[in-house]
Parts: sequence; C-alpha cells; structure tokens
Amino acid sequence: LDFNPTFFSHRNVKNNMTLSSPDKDIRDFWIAHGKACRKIANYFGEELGITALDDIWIPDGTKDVPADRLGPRQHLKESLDEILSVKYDRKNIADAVEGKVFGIGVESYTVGSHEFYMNYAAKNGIMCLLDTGHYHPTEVVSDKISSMLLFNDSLALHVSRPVRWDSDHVIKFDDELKELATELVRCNALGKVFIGLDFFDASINRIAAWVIGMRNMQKALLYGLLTPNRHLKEAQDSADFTRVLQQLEEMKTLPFGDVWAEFCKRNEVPVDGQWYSVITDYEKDVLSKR
Ligand SMILES: [Mn+2]
Repeated sequence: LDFNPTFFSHRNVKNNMTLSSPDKDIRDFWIAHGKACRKIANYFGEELGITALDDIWIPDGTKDVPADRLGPRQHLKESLDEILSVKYDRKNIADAVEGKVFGIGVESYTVGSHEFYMNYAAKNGIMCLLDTGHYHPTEVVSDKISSMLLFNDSLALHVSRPVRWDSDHVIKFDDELKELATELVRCNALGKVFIGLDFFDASINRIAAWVIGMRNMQKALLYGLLTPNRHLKEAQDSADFTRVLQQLEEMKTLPFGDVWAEFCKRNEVPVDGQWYSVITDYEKDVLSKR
C-alpha cells in the first residue's frame, strides 16, 4: 500500500520518518513490523502453495530541502538489512522494495528513491518493484522493463493509474497500459513478473473497480500478444520507422473486441456488457444491507 504521509497518522511515524528515522525506537518498531509482514507472507506462501510477494514501501522524506540526505538512507539500508536477515524459502516469499520520486508533504526529499532501491535490490538479490505512479509524470514504466530484466530474473510491478503525481486510480485500457503489457510480451517476461493492481478509489463500487481493473490488465496483455511484435522489430531493425508507426496506429481500429469476447467465452466468464448488472444487484441485495 502507498499512503500519503500527511494522512499516515500512525503514532509510530515520527516527523514523516519510519525505517529511516534518527530515533532508534521508531526504526525498531518498523523493523519488527517488516519482519512480521514477511512472516505472514511466508505463511501465505506456504499454505497456498504460491509465492507471496512482500513489498516494502515507506513514506519517509522531508518537506523542505534537507541538510543530510545520506544519514536517513544509511538508516534505511541498515533497517532493510535487519528485516531481510530472516531467511525464508523463496518458493513461499518474494521480497521487493518500491521507490518513489516524491509525495505530498515530502516534496523535497524522498529517502527511498528509485536509485536507492534499484541498487539495494541488485546488491541483495531481491526484486525491485516499479509503481507506474511513482515516477515523474513524463517518465513511463514501460520503458524501464527491458533494462530491469536484462539484469534481474524477475520484476514486480504495481500497475496503477497516476493522476497528476500519484498512483491509486483504477487502471484504464489506455496507451501506457497497452505499452507496458506489450513490453512484457516483447521481453518474454510473462513468467517473470509479479503484476499487482490497486483499487483504492472508494468513490466507485469496490467490486466493479476490481473487475474493471483486472479485465483491463488482461485486455492489455491480450493486446500485447496480438501485436505483431516480430514483424515490427524487423521494420525497426531496417530503419523503417514509418511502417512501425503506420502498423501500430492501424492496429488500434482492428476488431480487438471480438478477440476479447472470444477469450471471455473460452474462459467461461461474462463478455463486456454482461457483468455489470450482477454487481448492481449484489449492491442492492447484499451490500446495502450491511
Ligand atoms: Mn505502489
């Protein structure tokens, strides 16, 4: 989860700091919390027989320009070392660390930056988690996947939809989602990535949010699989960039919806337009009575 530190009112968050706090008691509380989370993740993995992802993200930073950038990062590094010193079977738990460029209330300095975590993950043999809402608005995660996978066996993604500066809106079937999913296909990475979505937006029906988000991710992956990637690569390699542009643009009006509907039918799930009434009925008959 990502929480804006302004709203992160836990009593053990002191001066916007947790694992990187100068106060040892504060650090120790969050180290114990991190260890407990990993223990739970390991239990999930063990019981369910599938690897559970344990992702570490913290809200630490400063509102104004700090006097010391190194100190909090040294504390964070040592805190992570301590949390991760407990070894579990990697079949049960996959550890990841998640950076962020900035947050409201910590505009000038984010302790857990992308560089910090990318280096930490590389040095410690754990995963980097890229959140699509945690970079500069003109920076895209789709462009980072190939670089990460050249140096890592696996990668974790928090696929979200940033609005202005932050993540946490239900993903739309938009250009960047398609590009991200297509990159996963092109990099032959479908078996190497953990894809996490989020459904924080409580202004819409929770179940519908889940269905829309999940289906959009699946649509994007299907779109990536339907893209003639080998053919487009050949055009790029022969410097025929006009052909790349023309084909990618004309793909947009091909009957993708028919393939999606067939995919739904083969998986025995409702096609678009057939599931929403189930949710509104459930809202009326069950949720409204709680
Ligand atoms: Mn995230």
